[in-house]
Amino acid sequence: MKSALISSHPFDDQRPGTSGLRKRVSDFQVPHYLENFLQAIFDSQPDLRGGTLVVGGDGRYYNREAIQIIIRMAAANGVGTLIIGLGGLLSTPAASCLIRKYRANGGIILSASHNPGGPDGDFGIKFNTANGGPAPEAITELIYACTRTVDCYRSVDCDAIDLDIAGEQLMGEMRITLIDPVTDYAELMSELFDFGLIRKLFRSGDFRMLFDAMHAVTGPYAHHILEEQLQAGAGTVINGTPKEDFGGGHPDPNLVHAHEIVERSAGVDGVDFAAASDGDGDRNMILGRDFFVTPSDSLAVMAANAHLIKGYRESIHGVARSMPTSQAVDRVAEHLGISCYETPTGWKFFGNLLDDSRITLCGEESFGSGSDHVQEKDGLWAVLFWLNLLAVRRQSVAEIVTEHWQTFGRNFYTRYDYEGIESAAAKALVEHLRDQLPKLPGSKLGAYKVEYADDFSYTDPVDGSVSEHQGIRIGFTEGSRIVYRLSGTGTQGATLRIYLEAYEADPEKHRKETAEVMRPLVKIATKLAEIEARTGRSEPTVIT
Ligand code: G16
Repeated sequence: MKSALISSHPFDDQRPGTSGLRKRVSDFQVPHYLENFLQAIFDSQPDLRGGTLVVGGDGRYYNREAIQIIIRMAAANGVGTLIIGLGGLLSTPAASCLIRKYRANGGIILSASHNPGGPDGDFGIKFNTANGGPAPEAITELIYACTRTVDCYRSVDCDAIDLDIAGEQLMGEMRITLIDPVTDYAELMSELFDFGLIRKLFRSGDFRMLFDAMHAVTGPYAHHILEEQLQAGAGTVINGTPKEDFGGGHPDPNLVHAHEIVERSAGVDGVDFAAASDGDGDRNMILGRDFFVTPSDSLAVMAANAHLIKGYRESIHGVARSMPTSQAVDRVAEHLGISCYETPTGWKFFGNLLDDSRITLCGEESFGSGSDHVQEKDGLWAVLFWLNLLAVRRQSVAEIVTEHWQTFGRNFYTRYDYEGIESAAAKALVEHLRDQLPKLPGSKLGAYKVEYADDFSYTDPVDGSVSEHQGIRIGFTEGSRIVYRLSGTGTQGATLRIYLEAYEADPEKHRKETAEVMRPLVKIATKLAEIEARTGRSEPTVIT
């Protein structure tokens, strides 16, 4: 089979963001755009020549076309074996599982995560390294550097591969294996969690759950694991068929977009437990009856209860959270006498800590949690962790979380997002905040006294790499915090995020409304950043 060299020209907007290269579908459809980025991956990763590459995506619009392009370019670039999820599907955590299990040299995951899909929606591409995790900054920067000079790419001319037939075939010298996307992942889950005990919980007849797959990639995984293996009952999984446009929905597991399970877990007839995951299956939302578990609390509860779960019974080495995630897990770590790391936003920053066995569990406020079982955050894993916990403790979600607060105190938490603001205005706003940092420590903002104010910089304790400008932190003496940063996953203009956290030790005050507790901090945060004057917005687009 002959490989051809096709002329193109470098694109200057291919620097990967928080999680790979994420753009509008129409951007990826520009001739040579995807091909150039792929060539940059092949050029920067010589191990792929003769090596094994895992490929799959969340099934969104353009997934199948992109996989055919990857197949042709992989063959032309000398890849030895391609492992592809049947139908072109692989959830992000399942891709990580396969890379590790089959000792692949890397993986390409096609997803724009929770962003909407369809011809007018978003698309994305992520490269994961041999440890199964997202490429660290050093590698994404290398790929970016290659994109600046790529002016041709290699491809072979051949018929499209049928992505819906399992088995092996050859394309020239490259072996292509199409495998069931669920089997290996489901096997790993059964090793970590007590499936027998969870089955008993479902059989008891007094426990009902719902899982919203949001017409995204976890549908087949959830049908198999929850309904078939755990016998949760037909109908437990809703919106379980992956669709190219996610059924017109927004596959973001939060209280707004996963509203169906919010409604069906409310009131006396509500289910006991409900959960959802996102486009590529790495995010999760956890609900009890009339009860929302914030992602930050979820991580803290998991850490505090890990000893009750089969796969984590022995011990957990340490925990980590992204900087804007609430400090709830820090309190658990202190109580357990284990290390707690604070990393920049982006799962890739957990990679070295996991590889070096410094941490077992980690999570983020952005609805992500995971462990050392794979090198990605994992939506269904989090759901199974909670199910296992509910099966052991036989208490409601609300009881488990409220008891947790009684022991550790409650970190009230909220996030304000201002989406699609003008990029220059967003940058100027951050500069304005930076300028104020030196004079803030020791000063008073409202009733709060500033303890520290900085632009977060992270030094990786394993390889010493330094990542600067990771968000503005303002910490107050009584434990509250305001954090500002610009999102690295949006595709239009800039998204400013403000993260607010207030600590309350007194159990009498734990049932207060979050909005009420946060009001004074919101006022301080919006004033300090001159939000309205600088962005023209009097209200955020989304409050989580
Ligand atoms: C990605 C990253 C996460 C990050 C999230 C939000 O998640 O993997 O680590 O927390 O984006 O990032 P940002 O605040 O920069 O928009 P996902 O699920 O979108 O791939």
